[in-house]
Amino acid sequence: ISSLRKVAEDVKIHWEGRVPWFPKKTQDLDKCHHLVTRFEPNLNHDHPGYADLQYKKRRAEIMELAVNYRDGDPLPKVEYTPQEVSTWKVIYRKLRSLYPTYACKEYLDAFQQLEEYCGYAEDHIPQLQDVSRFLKERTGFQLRPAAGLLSARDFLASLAFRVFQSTQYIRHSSSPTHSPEPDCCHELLGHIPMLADKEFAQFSQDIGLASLGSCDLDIEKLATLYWFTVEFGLCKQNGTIKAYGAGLLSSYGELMHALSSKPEHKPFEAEVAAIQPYQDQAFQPIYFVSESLEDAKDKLRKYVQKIQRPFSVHYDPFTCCVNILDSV
Ligand code: TIH
Ligand code: FE2
Repeated sequence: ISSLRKVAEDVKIHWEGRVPWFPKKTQDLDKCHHLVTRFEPNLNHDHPGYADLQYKKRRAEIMELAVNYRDGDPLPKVEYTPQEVSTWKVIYRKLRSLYPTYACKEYLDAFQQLEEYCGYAEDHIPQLQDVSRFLKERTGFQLRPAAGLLSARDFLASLAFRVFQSTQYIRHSSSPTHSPEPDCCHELLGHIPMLADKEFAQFSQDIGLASLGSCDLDIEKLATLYWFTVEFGLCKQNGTIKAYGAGLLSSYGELMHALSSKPEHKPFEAEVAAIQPYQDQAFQPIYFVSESLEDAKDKLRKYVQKIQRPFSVHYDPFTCCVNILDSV
């Protein structure tokens, strides 16, 4: 037995040094906060808020809340200004009128509940605190504030724990129809309703678990798969094509573009979507359509099972930790 244990230890030492660090419990997510800054208003000349000092000051203020946040803290509350609420209102009104025609059934069910129980309304920007409580009851997902666009590795890792890292600032009032970076409209109107669906929550956690300790190339493929499903996915329902991707459901410009005859629609295959180059500045030229949400989930499962790692991970919902098993 002791020599067997020795072998097991050797194997572990063998891979631990070579595998990128990854979180094992929700507290470890305090270290998963690396930002991608290419869309930020301070650094990007094309950002609609680039010349708006007041906007940039406000962004820094809200960003600070996320930077100071630690696991277990209450989610920070933001008092949105009348101008911010009016940006939200423009977006909310327009999108709400499009959802019955363009959004998938799961989205519509959750959206209705959010309006009924969670303060979703055109003149109120919901607080992360309230939304997190709602999600926790439905699917066990919870929110954590994010300062901006996160690295794919950090963002995907949090999904393994059913934690969704969410921005809290709002896009600039001059471009409500589309934003190349996430903002609270994107999180609240795009992601949250889908995360309230059990199957979709499992789909999201599956991508997250597959990402833990994966090599950079596999992270890139998983992030691309995430992009073409969770962000920009389309699916068939009762013979018509509907949107389930958050990037579509939060942008009325892109929602109508995606379901018009302009872009290319390809049948969803995980191996193909994982390596399809994508556009992150403007509307997508290509979308993947799955036969159903369940079909997307099954295909993703099969895909992630093939990713090679020297260990396997198992999520324990009682402790909210991942257990690591050596695959020898
Ligand atoms: N383009 C989306 C919107 O306008 O709401 C936001 C994002 C989707 C994907 C990344 S950022
Ligand atoms: Fe997103």
